[in-house]
Amino acid sequence: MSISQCKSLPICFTAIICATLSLLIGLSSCSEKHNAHTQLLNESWLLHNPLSEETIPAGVPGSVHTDLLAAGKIPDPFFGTAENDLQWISNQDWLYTLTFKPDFQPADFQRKLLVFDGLDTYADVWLNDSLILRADNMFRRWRIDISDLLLGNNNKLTIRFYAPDSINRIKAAKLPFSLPEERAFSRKAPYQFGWDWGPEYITMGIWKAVRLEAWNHIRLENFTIHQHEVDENMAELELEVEIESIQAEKVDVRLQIGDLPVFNFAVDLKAGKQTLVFPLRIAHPQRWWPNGMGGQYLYDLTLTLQHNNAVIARESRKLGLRKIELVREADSTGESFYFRVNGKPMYAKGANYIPADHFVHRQTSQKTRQLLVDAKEVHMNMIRVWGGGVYPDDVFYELCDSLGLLVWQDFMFACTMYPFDDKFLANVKQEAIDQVKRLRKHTSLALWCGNNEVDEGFHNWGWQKSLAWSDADSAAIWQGYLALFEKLLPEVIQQSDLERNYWPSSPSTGWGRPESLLQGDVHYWGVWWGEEPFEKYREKVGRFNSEFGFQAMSAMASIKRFIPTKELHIGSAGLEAHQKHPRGTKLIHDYMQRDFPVPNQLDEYVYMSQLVQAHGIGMAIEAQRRSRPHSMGSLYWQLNDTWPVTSWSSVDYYGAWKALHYQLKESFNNILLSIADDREGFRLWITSDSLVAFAGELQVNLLHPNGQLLARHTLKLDVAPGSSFQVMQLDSIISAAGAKPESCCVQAMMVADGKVLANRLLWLAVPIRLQLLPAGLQVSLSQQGGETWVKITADNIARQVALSTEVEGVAFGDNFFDLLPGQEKHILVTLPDGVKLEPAQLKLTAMNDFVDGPN
Ligand code: BMA
Repeated sequence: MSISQCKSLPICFTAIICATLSLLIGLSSCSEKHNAHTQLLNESWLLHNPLSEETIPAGVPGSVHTDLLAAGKIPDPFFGTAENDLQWISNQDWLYTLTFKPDFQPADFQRKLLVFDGLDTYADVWLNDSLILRADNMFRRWRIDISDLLLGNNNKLTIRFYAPDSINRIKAAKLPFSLPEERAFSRKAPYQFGWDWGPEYITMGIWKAVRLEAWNHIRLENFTIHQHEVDENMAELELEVEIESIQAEKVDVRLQIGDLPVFNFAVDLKAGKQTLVFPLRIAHPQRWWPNGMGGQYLYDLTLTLQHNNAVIARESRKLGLRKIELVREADSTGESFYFRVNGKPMYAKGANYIPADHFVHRQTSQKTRQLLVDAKEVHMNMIRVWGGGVYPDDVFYELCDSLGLLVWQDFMFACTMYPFDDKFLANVKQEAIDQVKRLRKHTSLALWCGNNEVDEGFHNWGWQKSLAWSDADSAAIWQGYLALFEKLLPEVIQQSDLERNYWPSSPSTGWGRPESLLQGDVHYWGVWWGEEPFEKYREKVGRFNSEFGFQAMSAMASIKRFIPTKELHIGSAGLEAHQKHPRGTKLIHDYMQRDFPVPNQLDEYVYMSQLVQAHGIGMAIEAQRRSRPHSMGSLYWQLNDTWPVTSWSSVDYYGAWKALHYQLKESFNNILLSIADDREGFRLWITSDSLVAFAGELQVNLLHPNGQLLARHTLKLDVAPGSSFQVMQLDSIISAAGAKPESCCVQAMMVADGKVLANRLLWLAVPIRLQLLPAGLQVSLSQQGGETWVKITADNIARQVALSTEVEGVAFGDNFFDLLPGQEKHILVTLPDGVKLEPAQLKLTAMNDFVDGPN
């Protein structure tokens, strides 16, 4: 059967015929013959410093910086002020060499390829003294046919890496105008050139695996399943397979999806590369849902190519069936911007993700897993992969698939204008094809976005003036923008990914413009960059809030790992070297001063800085969620760090949760109880992201700082799916009880069908104005069935209790919580192997320690 016949036949019929045929000829008993062979070439590399003539072992995947570190040639680039002294590394060229012997007979294979999954970035590659590659893009995979060059023994690979900055400078000098950043000339991770949360370490090296691939006859290049339509009755799919064949051949393509009958297609291949397409239908599919909306059912897929009854390629992976749409429709406040999954509107809750290690090859799967589990644990359902980093590895997306985290995927362009000559565009086009074909197979991938803040920068950051562009320069640069982000990238998506939407730039409009709150997505930076008070978050609610954020310091235990002991004080040189925003230290201080006590001990200052962040970002998220369906997304800036630093992250470089991350358990809870506080007074709201309606009882207790009940109100509520509404005005209740907003708190609890859906303490005054009594905290430790537990009790209401210890590697199951008198808080403690904890090694801090009690 030819491919075109296969396309035109009704698929059920095709599949049945083929499945029957396969049974008749007994394909399942085929012997598996190895037609292809792969040899990893990651070991035994050497790094030569051409200046010093020194040679050291080189890690692959790796980088020059980490090789020098491993060889003891440089101090830890993350410790103290080391960054200042290590800039020389990026300013010179470096040479990698490897001598290898293939573990097969070259003559046994018709084709031999050398594959680099990633070279960082400008690299000339020689095999046995022949120049075989001039690489110039960190994000591309390079496959070089070395069939005529490979020897049976003593092959010599040499790679010379060129200092990116000098190449950028040469390229920049050739343009008649300046671009905002010279890094724009390199297809290389933007953040490495220094960011407002990261150091400047411009890496070089072989940052991904190197392989020899040898094959005969036929090679499977890539396969994917496009999901055209998925509902509860039917999944209309399309299998796309890319195959390379040395000559015309007959091949069987078999696809096993879960325990469904095997789809089997007999195909006539022609010589060369070809793409085959087969429609598939699955009746009554079991569907995949984002976290919080349902389960993450993943089918096991296996694609097999058979030739002359022998298996020549087999690849397995997982696939979730779902429909994801980006809905942009005119409505009463402008134009909607939300994701609809399986027909249900989804309020996107999540964060922006950056590489989890500056030296990104060091990021382990374990670290990626932990971060994404941390995201799921606080009810996230979406992660935005920010365009100034790298395209993450497959493990990242596999985890998002299994955890139910949709991915908003930026292409790697950020915060500058880019060149637009033919060579640059052709390079980017190949990068985009490589990445789209690698990532499109993932269930969680929801959206492709062209860039981060390039459109916003061009229209709002004054480059025309600061870079003295003429009108003609400006027009040409904008045309270049359009060629790249409005033509080239969407065309690649259109050709290679038939199911995802493309969004040219995040945000679509700068935050200073009123339309940014009416349509598209917005990065609202009026708070922090604009120095506006946190309360502005309540007004400045966009349709989809894809960035907003506030910095906090890393956990004290983390700080001790990267700052020398003598510098453990506020404002030390070491600490300042780990604050990359030009106004960062001052902004944290200013915002703290507005609403919080300002301690002068470093550990207390760290505690307070984290509470400031949690307060502000909590306020933003809750206001955004209350406004649904106007707003349908809250992705705060930023989930994680590339190195130890004071930044907007909610989880620090070492994995410690800041106060914000704990608070997200409530702010992102599917059922949110929150307080709207403005000129109209204090109003209690309920917001539900639930897909089903429920009826329940809301209990509201007004409490004195000593825990005494001042007033109680209960209310029957019917809550519609995906709704948000005001349930009660609190001002009259407070005054009737003779209380004041600063000397009481509201305990709100929603119960339905005997289940507590939300239960939280809500506060009506900022911490500096709060009147709290001494917390009277008591702590004890116990062992239960091999586990260590901490029990904490309080004499009065304790606000924002933080548990900490000097003992390294200890993790607490909960932290930064409020506690009522009479309540027992039990916290699971995870200890490193062999470590024991004594009660005296535990420290408790609470806001009560910093504010006065009621008059
Ligand atoms: C956002 C990001 C980053 C930056 C952050 C904080 O806009 O896209 O460029 O780190 O702001 O300034």
